[in-house]
Amino acid sequence: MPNHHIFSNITPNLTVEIEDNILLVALNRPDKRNALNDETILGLETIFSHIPDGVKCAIIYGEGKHFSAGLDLSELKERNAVQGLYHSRMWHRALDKVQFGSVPVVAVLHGACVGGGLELASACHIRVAESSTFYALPEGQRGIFVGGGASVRLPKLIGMARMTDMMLTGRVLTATEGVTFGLSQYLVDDKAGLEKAMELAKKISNNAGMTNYALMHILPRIVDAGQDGGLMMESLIAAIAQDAPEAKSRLQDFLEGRAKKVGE
Ligand code: 1HE
Repeated sequence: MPNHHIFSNITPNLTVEIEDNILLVALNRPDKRNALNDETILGLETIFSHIPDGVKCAIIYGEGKHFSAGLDLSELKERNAVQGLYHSRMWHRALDKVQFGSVPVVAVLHGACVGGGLELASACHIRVAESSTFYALPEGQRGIFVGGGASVRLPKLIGMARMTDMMLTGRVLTATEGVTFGLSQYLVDDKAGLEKAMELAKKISNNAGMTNYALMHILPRIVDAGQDGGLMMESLIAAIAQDAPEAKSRLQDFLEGRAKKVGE
C-alpha cells in the first residue's frame, strides 16, 4: 500500500498515514500538549470506525514533547451535568472504537501521558513507553473524576489500589514504574518508540486474522465474564480459530518444518 495521507479533512489535530499495511495516527496539537478536545476525540472515533481495507494494525503516537496532557480543560468549565454525561459517553464511544475496532492498536508514549491521555493509551492493546514518559491522573487534583473509561480499563492494567493511589495523592509514575506496574509492556530509549511500535505492528500484521480478532474481541469479554461462561467462550473461539484454512496451513507448515520455532 503506498504511503499517503488519508482522513486529511477530519481535524488538523490528527494526522493519519499508512505505511505498508500499518495505520499511523498522530496526535498533532503540540502547542497544547496534545490536549484532547471534542474535535480530536470525534476525529479518533471517525478514524477507528473506518479503518481502510488492507490495514492490519494501527499505531497512535504524539507529536511534540508529550503524548497527551489529557482532556482539554478549556472546554470543561461551561458544561452542566447532562452535558457532562453525554461528553463522557462520547469519550466511551470513541475509545471503544479504538479498543474494539478492526485492528490491534499500539500506543507509543513519551512525556506526559496523563488524565484522558492515559485513558486513550489504556484503550490501546499494547503500550510502548519511551523513557521520558510519566503517568498521572490529575483529575483528583482538578476536583473531577475520570470520564474516559479509566475506572474500567486502568484497574485491569495496574490494579485498583494503584489507580486509587494515583487519584488520591496525585502520584506521578515514572516510565520505569509504569513498566513494572503494567502500564506499558515495553520500555525503550527516547525517540525509539515509533521504531519499536513498527516492529511490533509488523509481527501483529503477520498473525492469522482470527487470532487477532479473538484477542481484541473475545479475550476482554472472557476477562469480564464469570469462569463458567469464560471457559465456554474460550472453547467456542478455539474451535472456530482452529477450523480456519489459515490455521490449518500454519499447522501444516510447522509439522513439515517450514515454520519458525518459538523465539526465532
Ligand atoms: C492545556 C492542557 C490541557 C496543557 N487542556 N490546555 N490534564 C491536566 O490536568 C494536565 C495539565 N497540563 C499539564 O500539567 C502540563 O501542561 C504538562 C505537564 C502536560 C506539560 O507541561 P509543559 O510545561 O510542557 O506545557 P505547559 O506550558 O503547561 O502548557 C503549554 C500549553 O498547553 C498552555 O497553553 P498556552 O496557550 O498558555 O501556551 C497550556 O494551557 C496548554 N495545555 N495541558 C488545555 N489539559 C475524559 S475525562 C479526562 C479528564 C482529564 O483528562 S483531567 C486531566 C487534564
